[in-house]
Amino acid sequence: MMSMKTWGALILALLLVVSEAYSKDLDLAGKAGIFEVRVRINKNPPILGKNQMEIDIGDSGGRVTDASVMVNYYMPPMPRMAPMNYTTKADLKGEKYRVTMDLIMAGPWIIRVLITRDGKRATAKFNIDAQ
Ligand SMILES: [Cu+2]
Repeated sequence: MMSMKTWGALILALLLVVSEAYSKDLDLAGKAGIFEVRVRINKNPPILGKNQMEIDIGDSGGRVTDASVMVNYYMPPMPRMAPMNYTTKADLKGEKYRVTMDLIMAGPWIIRVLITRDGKRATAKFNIDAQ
């Protein structure tokens, strides 16, 4: 028999899993060279069609707002599928870079955040699964 305490812990864990699954945004964190990159997508999971993405870039000096940021997103090559590979410029609004990603097929996509600052380039890579 499980004790009430065990049941309580299980239910709590389940609630956490459920609330996680239904949380509105998809948050991803990664690194690009010296930069910490956080990506927030307004659909979780990302959807077929337009997804708004916010990118937060930081380094040891704090928030980075003087970089040029491009977002490249593509599907891994699949047999009998035309290549799907798009690159768009992210615009700085406030302290975040923003971009709209138009995902035209459900399935795995790779997102590359390309950061250029002071003539140096760095890339952070993220994987998503559009539904
Ligand atoms: Cu595909």
